[in-house]
Amino acid sequence: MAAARLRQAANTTSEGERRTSMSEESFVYTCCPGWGDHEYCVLKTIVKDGEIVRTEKADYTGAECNEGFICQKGIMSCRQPYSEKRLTHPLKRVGERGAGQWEKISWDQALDEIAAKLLELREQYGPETLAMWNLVASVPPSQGLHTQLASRFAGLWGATDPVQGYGLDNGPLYAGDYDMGNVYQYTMTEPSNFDDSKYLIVWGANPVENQQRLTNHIVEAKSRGAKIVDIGLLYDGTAGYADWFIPVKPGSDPALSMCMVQQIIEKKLYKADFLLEHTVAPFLVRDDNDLFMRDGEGNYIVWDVDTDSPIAVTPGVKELAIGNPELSGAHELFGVPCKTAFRRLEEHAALYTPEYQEAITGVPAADAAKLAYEYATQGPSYLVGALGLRYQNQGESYRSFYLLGALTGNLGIPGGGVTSECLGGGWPLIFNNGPIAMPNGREGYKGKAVRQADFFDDVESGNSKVKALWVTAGNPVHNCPNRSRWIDRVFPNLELIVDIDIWMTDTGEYADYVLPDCMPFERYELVNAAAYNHIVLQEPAIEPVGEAKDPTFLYSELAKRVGLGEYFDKTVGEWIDVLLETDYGPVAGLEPKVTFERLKKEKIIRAALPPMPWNPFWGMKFGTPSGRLEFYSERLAPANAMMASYRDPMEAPTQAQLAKGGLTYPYHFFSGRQRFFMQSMFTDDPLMVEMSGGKPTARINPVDAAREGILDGDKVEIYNQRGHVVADMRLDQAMPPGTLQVWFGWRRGAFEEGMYSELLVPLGDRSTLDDTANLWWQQLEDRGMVHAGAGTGSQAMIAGGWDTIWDCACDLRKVEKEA
Ligand SMILES: Nc1nc2c(c(=O)[nH]1)N[C@H]1C(S)=C(S)[C@@H](COP(=O)(O)OP(=O)(O)OC[C@H]3O[C@@H](n4cnc5c(=O)[nH]c(N)nc54)[C@H](O)[C@@H]3O)O[C@H]1N2
Ligand SMILES: Nc1nc2c(c(=O)[nH]1)N[C@H]1C(S)=C(S)[C@@H](COP(=O)(O)OP(=O)(O)OC[C@H]3O[C@@H](n4cnc5c(=O)[nH]c(N)nc54)[C@H](O)[C@@H]3O)O[C@H]1N2
Ligand code: SF4
Ligand SMILES: [Mo]
Repeated sequence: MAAARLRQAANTTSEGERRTSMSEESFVYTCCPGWGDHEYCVLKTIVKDGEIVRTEKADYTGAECNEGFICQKGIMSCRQPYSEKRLTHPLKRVGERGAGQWEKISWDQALDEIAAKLLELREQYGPETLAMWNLVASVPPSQGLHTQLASRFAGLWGATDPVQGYGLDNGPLYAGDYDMGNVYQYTMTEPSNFDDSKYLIVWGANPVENQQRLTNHIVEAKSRGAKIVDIGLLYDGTAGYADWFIPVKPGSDPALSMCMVQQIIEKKLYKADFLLEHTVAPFLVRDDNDLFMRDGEGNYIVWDVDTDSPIAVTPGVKELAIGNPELSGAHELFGVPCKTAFRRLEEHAALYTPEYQEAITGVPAADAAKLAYEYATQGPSYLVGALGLRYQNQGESYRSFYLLGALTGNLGIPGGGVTSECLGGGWPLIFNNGPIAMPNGREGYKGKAVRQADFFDDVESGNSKVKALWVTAGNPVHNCPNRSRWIDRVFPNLELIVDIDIWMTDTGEYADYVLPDCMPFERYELVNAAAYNHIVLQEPAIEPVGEAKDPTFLYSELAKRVGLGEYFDKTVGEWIDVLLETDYGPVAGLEPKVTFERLKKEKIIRAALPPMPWNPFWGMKFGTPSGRLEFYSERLAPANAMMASYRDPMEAPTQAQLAKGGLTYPYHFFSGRQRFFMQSMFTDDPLMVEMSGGKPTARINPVDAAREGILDGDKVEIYNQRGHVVADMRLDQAMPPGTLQVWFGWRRGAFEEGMYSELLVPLGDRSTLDDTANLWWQQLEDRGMVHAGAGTGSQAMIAGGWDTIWDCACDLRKVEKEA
């Protein structure tokens, strides 16, 4: 069997044997199957006798020649195509949903039946009857043809787009939109920008275990003398690597970051010139309605110290006509009392004393003061915020990070910066996605974006027009809380569920049809997402397993059956040529023109390099109404959220509640990432499972365990009002008291009973929507930015809520072993 031979090649071939057989090896480039970790690595996939023998780092050139190292998952991923768990044929459910009884059918039968059902449902309910789940993160390359062709189909059909999953990452997007006027730009980071940092704070992330590309550069910074600070929950790999680990209570972060703001202001450690030049600090704000003061022409007003008089500032024009604007002051203008935005900030931040934050975060007051002092004085400082802050107040956390960067002048300078989402997308190689996803242009795109909370409420009501779910990317039953919601309340109202994947997943188990996709090792793609400034062609290394087919086949054949065939008449090479037809900088500038044929010959082509690592703050040009960084946002005045604040998270028990005692669910539940799994990927590989301890376990701090009378290895049930999970308990000092944890990734089948994703706050739930979420959604709609079409670069994907995957309370009890 191929898998057995593969193991042999990897384990038992001696060096000598391997060297003599080298001449027969060839290679292609492949997007790593672990792509969803946002590291976007390309694997050099070595093939011999029609089989993959190993994967290596890709050969980048020029300034990037030392980039592109791959991790343990990338190296192990060459086992995946040969897994016995691969889907090899289209499957049709024969028993009850979830009963695991399947019939292997032909592609013709599968697509004939699915198309007939879709047409029947459309006849009865209209095109919105079809909902497409297209969480672009994990199918390599995210936003490649797999995504674009699905969007094309959805737009031509008029499908419902339940703007999937992005509530998870909304904090960074919210901060980017309100502070800098761009939803996506500031989530991307070229990590080599960290290299020259002298003080680097990793805040709410665990890159040492989860994001190796970023970690390379954190290591580089440390080796050049930077102090590394980790602010987190668990004593994880990053905490262990850091020079200073500051543990915080779950969901408490904005209290600490705002305390840093308070300290920096109180000790006058801020950079006044920077604030005056780049932010709204000098703009006058009205006391009566919290909006910027304006003159009759709609200009903003700043106060000129030299002439002691007001001066108008044209919206969007950053340069001030005066040399000496006032930073902190109060005046009366047009009969209205007003203050500079900076004075407003001083007053707002005064609440967040070190002692005040200590009561919320648990960080000793002296440590908070020291952190603020060091951050402001030992720079250049980098604040690496990432995705570990998924609580309802995440938007406040990320806004306060940009505020810290602005106060200390650590934006757009070598070694200084703030990053929110830590997507390793560096120099933006942008391809021509639009014409593929939207052949009739944006106006002609018939898909309908629906806010998640509305989508779920609608489908659960039983009166929805949505009767079919097409899961083209993602494993929502597993990954998008809450599992029980899908199974008990959503699926019973659907007449057709189709899942496209490479293995059977927790979602596929409940589908009516499961369709086998090719893995990246088996199909052509244009590698997007800025693979280190190089344009790379993914080519098939091996034949597809069984009957697995690529997205070009899938959508062409489906389209043909529902009357959209004329739109899907291209080969994969022709689609790739459309993608390469871009007029955007680094790709467009290349000579000779990059085409599918040229890429087939050269495999990898370096794009036009900008002179320095790409940095979203270059030029300090902002898309905000003022053209400045708006740490004070008048657009958020209707929700009284002009400046970043601490708000209690939803369920995570607060310090005050814990002190009072008597909570129904006194523990916080956390399910963070595990280094050998990439979400649910790699959980089918026996070796990865073995390295992960063989089976899922739960973890607890020994102090809590002693109080509960739990010993290492005891079987426990962790539960709340939504569900439960049963696992063996491990006592672990890395766990902070008050938190229970089960690693994210394990499938339902790995658990004896229950599943961690039963516990979680439901995805896109109305309960996670607050005034800021509602206001933001409405303002995006007003600006025409809510638009269906995942992966098209439109800004439609924002869910408008704060999905709080870890913000969930629980309790535990010992499960008595049967006699
Ligand atoms: N190996 C592997 N790598 C991955 C993934 C994977 O599944 N496996 N998934 C990828 C994806 S999609 C994502 S989004 C990223 C996520 O990357 P990370 O955000 O790094 O992911 P986590 O490990 O889930 O959480 C990171 C840390 O957040 C801390 N944390 C939790 N709650 C709080 C809090 O309230 N405050 C603070 N300050 N810290 C807190 C915990 O200490 C935890 O170690 O990882 C990517 N990389
Ligand atoms: N409890 C808990 N839940 C979480 C999180 C958490 O930390 N804890 N993290 C959240 C986060 S940050 C994220 S990003 C989401 C991720 O949620 P998902 O994106 O749903 O996560 P994956 O498990 O990676 O699902 C991707 C699916 O794509 C499939 N796939 C992989 N390669 C291919 C391919 O080439 N073709 C096709 N057709 N399919 C492929 C995989 O087998 C998998 O089933 O999960 C969220 N859910
Ligand atoms: S870091 Fe992620 S993308 Fe890169 S090799 Fe590892 S799993 Fe693959
Ligand atoms: Mo994610």
